[in-house]
Amino acid sequence: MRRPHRARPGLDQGRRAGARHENEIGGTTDVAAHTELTSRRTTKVVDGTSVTGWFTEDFTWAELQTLRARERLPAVRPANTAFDGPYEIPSLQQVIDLAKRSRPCDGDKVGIYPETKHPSYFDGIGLSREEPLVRTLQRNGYRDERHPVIVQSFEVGNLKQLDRMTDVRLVPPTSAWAPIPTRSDDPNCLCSCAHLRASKDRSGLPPGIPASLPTDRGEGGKKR
Ligand SMILES: [Ca+2]
Repeated sequence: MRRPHRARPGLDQGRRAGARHENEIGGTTDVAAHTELTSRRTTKVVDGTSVTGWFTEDFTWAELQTLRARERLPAVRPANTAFDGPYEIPSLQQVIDLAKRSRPCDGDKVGIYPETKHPSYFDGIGLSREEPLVRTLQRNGYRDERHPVIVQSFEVGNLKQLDRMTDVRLVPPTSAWAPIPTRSDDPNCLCSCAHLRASKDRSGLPPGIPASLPTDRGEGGKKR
């Protein structure tokens, strides 16, 4: 069973990385029930899409810690709603700590699979994501492909920048290679690259994508 905590870093104003599916947290937390935070509800354009809700970048980490996690897709994963309520939003560091002290039945290491969400959008509001992410990974000993971490991103520019900063495995999500609806006209977004959507052939990668970006070194997760 997948718990509602998913290791996808968002950033609060203090630039701490937290694990939530999107920076809009109306669907993944109980923020709507917090009347003291009602005034934070707003509408923003994120990667070309108008989104109404509550956004991590408008909260301090302390405020985010007053919220409790909820299953984002209860109709799809109804069993997960059993975990709605008791859990705080974990920081990326807490996710790493959990992975490091966990062992599956085969005794192997437990890895982490963070996805950077909307990195260009966050650059635009002065909250660049690559630096704190790489700092956190390095601080925890995740330095190259030998270590159990895969970072995924829908944005080519984000993957290219990360490739210059770290040797850990980097992948676009597999759904970026499938014919999915275009969400953005941004050429930086893999979703908008028709040739990428049409083929899994890596030769279709746009010019400038590092050869070390491995669609074959990690299996990108399906977007949901
Ligand atoms: Ca950046």
